[in-house]
Amino acid sequence: MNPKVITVARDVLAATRADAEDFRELRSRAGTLIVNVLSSPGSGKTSLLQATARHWQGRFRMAVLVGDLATDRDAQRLAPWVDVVQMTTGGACHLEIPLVRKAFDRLPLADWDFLFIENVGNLVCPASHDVGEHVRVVLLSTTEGDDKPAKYPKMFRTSQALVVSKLDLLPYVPFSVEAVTEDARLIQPELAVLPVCALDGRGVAEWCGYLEQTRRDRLLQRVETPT
Ligand SMILES: Nc1nc2c(ncn2[C@@H]2O[C@H](COP(=O)(O)OP(=O)(O)OP(=O)(O)O)[C@@H](O)[C@H]2O)c(=O)[nH]1
Ligand SMILES: [Mg+2]
Repeated sequence: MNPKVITVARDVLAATRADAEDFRELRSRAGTLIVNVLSSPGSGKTSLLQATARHWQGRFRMAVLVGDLATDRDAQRLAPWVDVVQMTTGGACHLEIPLVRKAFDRLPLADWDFLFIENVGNLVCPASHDVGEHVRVVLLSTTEGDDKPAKYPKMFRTSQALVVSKLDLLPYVPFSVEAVTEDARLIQPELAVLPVCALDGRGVAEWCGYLEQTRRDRLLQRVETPT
């Protein structure tokens, strides 16, 4: 008997990708740059967003959607500075676009200048999920070791910027900003590298400048270009 082989090829992730693309496009039209912020637990994502809000001090309309396995602690830290919605994943190690869209709908405005998505602390799973961002930023703190880009290549390959956080601890730990830059750019040659200390504010102006320039390049030129 000759068995008949029928190949059923269906891209089960196509609908999710289309959803993320739709969200990105809608927010692009509103002039909102979406920044997906990723790192291991405790690298300083929430601290960087607090420092960002302090630096801009109301110059831009900024909101944060923050993801965690449990608790709304990060949202409570950010609430004095910005509009924020906590997304609790109930155990999932990354965010996905349906949860992000639901959280976005709970914000009081639709047309932000910057929308930050603080992902669940994890250097692996979030790299595989498009949540509608324009820019993906990975944080690596000086206490984590400068060997991480080669060990977690997907996270660095899919990011546009690397924030080296906790710069103030450099004198106490074996970590080289030059070495990590070289290692990361072997994986992603176009990666912008931004050393920052969220506690004393070093590098925060450069980080904010990078985001402002990226928003102009990605969104505003498009809006201002006559058709
Ligand atoms: N020394 C130093 N500590 C920092 C800096 N930025 C953050 N921290 C500390 O690092 C710890 C973790 O910071 P968070 O901002 O909560 O880190 P996170 O990445 O948001 O953490 P999760 O959301 O739990 O993944 C806190 O105790 C911060 O005070 C920094 O620039 N220097
Ligand atoms: Mg946090």
